[in-house]
Amino acid sequence: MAAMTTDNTGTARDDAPRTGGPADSPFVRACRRRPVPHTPVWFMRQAGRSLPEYREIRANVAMLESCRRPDLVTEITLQPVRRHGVDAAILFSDIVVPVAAAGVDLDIVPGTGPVVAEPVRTAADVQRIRPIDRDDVAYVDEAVRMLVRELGDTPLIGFAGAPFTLASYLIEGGPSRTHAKTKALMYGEPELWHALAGRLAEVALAFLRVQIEAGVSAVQLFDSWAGALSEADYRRFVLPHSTAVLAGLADAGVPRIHFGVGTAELLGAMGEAGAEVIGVDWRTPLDVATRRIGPEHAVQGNLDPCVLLAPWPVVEAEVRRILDQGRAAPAHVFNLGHGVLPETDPEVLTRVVALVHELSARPADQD
Ligand code: 1CP
Repeated sequence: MAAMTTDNTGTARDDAPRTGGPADSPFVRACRRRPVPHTPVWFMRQAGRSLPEYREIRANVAMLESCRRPDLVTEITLQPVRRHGVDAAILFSDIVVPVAAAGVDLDIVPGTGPVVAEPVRTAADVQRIRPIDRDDVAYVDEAVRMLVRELGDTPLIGFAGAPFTLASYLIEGGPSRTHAKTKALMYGEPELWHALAGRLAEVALAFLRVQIEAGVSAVQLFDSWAGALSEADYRRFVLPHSTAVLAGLADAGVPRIHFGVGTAELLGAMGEAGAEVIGVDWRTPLDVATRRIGPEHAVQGNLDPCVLLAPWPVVEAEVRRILDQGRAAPAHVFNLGHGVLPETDPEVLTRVVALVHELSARPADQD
């Protein structure tokens, strides 16, 4: 007989038989708006950043090189799972890894981020960004396969950078506060913009397909800097390209998460791009976000990463508030509103995982 359980709104309903494995994990079930035994939790940028064991392993290895070594990728991806007991692992890589594989000369500079040797400015520059396939990122395929074996029932999240965020690094040549050159190209040479964003959508889609074929249980499309745009410009210049990536995975059988920072005005539009789950930053309470996104989507978020630097009672109060507001959504994956800050005490992350699990546990007789 099918089990009875409660969904995130507290409504009892029939549940499909539990099949086990990562596809039946609380994280994947929440992404699919299915009943869960507790609210799942993971942290963006949990791999690396604040962990001493990460700093040790990376001591003499450059960032891009570490992304190309399946043994290191596997170890770094597993570190936060072992330490914090999070409900999902995220592949250790970077959004520029597939762009480098597509032939763009770039490096990830410590303390700065991605730096592109010859920023993209012309149609010829766009042409030089080659389509990629599995062989161009064989190290990612290999790392995912190793990780899926090691992780057992814990799901692995694959990811890619969305066209706007990737284009910003390529056009600016590195991190930017205003994205001024990116916007100048977008407004001044819309055809060139669409050619570049279209090419980057193909690269992102191919990169995600490699990860899905190798066994990831979900994917996240990071459009970290999309919040720099008005809704009208987002719809005109970005949404078609992000939709191409997400729609290209409609038949892939894994949930898709779509995330950006400062996207309060874009949440409705982002929800139209095709993902099951919308990531929300700390600026928009989850109940408000849910009204903007609609009932067809789970939400992910949205603790301000800076709160983790405050005394524990403050952290606890914020976790409680976010869980309460998340109950307005059809399903909630607990996360930060953006990535873990390097100065975060890892012990606090571990305590947050335990607290989320404890506060959200559904009574066992209903599971
Ligand atoms: O989440 C994880 O733990 C997996 C590892 C991961 C992910 C998901 C890394 C490792 N990078 C990313 C994605 C990524 N990279 C994003 C989207 C997520 C986000 O918004 O945080 C972005 C915008 C980047 C670009 C990037 N790479 C930056 C930001 C620069 C800027 O514009 O402010 C930086 C600093 C990097 C380098 C990087 N990527 C990852 C690590 C551990 C590092 C630091 C490496 C080093 O300095 O040696």
